[in-house]
Amino acid sequence: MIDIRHSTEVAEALSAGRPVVALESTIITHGMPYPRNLETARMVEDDIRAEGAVPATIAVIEGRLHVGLEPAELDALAQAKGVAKLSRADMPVCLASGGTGSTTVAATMIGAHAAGIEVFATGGIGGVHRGAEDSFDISADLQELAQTPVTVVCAGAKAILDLPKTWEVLETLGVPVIVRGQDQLPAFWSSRSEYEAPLRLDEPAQMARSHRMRGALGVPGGQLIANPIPAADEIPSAEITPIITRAIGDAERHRISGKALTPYLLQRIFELTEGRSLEANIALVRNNARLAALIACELCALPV
Ligand code: PSU
Ligand code: MN
Repeated sequence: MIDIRHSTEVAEALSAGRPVVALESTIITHGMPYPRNLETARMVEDDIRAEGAVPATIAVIEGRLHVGLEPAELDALAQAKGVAKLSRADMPVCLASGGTGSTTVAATMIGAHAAGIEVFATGGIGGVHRGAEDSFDISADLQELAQTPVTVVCAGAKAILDLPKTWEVLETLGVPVIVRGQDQLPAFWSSRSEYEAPLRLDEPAQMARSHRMRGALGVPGGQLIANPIPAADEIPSAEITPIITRAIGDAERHRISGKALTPYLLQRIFELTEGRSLEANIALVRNNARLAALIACELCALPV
């Protein structure tokens, strides 16, 4: 059995059967600059508590799987340099070798499931990168959704990706993509896109029930909830699209690829929007955390 280090509040909540929401840590170490990353991580945790659930930020620290970080641990991770970005392939190696790493969507799902947590909030999942027909760069997040029974609340796939190919792969993998409250898929910084919602639910209780139904039917894998960024916080796609195109051109010129690509693009778009993309990113993560907490509370009210 894996030796999980729980934070005090997560240990108490899990043993009492109270609602817990997992949070990833790559967004802290590779997705946002210090100190906004730390401020955001703390706000997101408080948003979850305000809805009556307990936040469990997941990371690997010195070879141990942490489920819930104490304030000092969160503080240290937010400022640490050279932290590994862990996905399904590298997380067990990091644990075995005593390393420290932050968890992507895929690795956070694995950690959450190992700890018995069924709901997880993030910003945007990874997916099929533009130009994947040449690079074959498709995030392991998609495969993980097909295998691990965790409901992941996001604001869509990150708009730096090839969105239609990302939705097609999820369809092929049998991952339900459930949009909350509208008929179009959201596109991370933008609340709407031109793509039709594959599925739609409006109520957290329905999302909790469909999570349970998968388990009852023995269907493996999780579900993806696409929760649109609030309209007041969005960057309309007409504004963000040319900036994304420019950032991708810059990445090609500098030959950025693999694990470094997503962090590079997020940082470059932050510069090109003079910080606006970060404000939108923070707003959407908080919005997702609140919805995830509501789903977790509903799940606790359902029979297992
Ligand atoms: N959501 C955000 N910012 C991020 C990420 C998600 O708002 O930085 C991270 C997640 O950890 C996701 C990862 O799993 O980006 C995708 O990386 P890649 O494209 O290399 O698989
Ligand atoms: Mn990749």
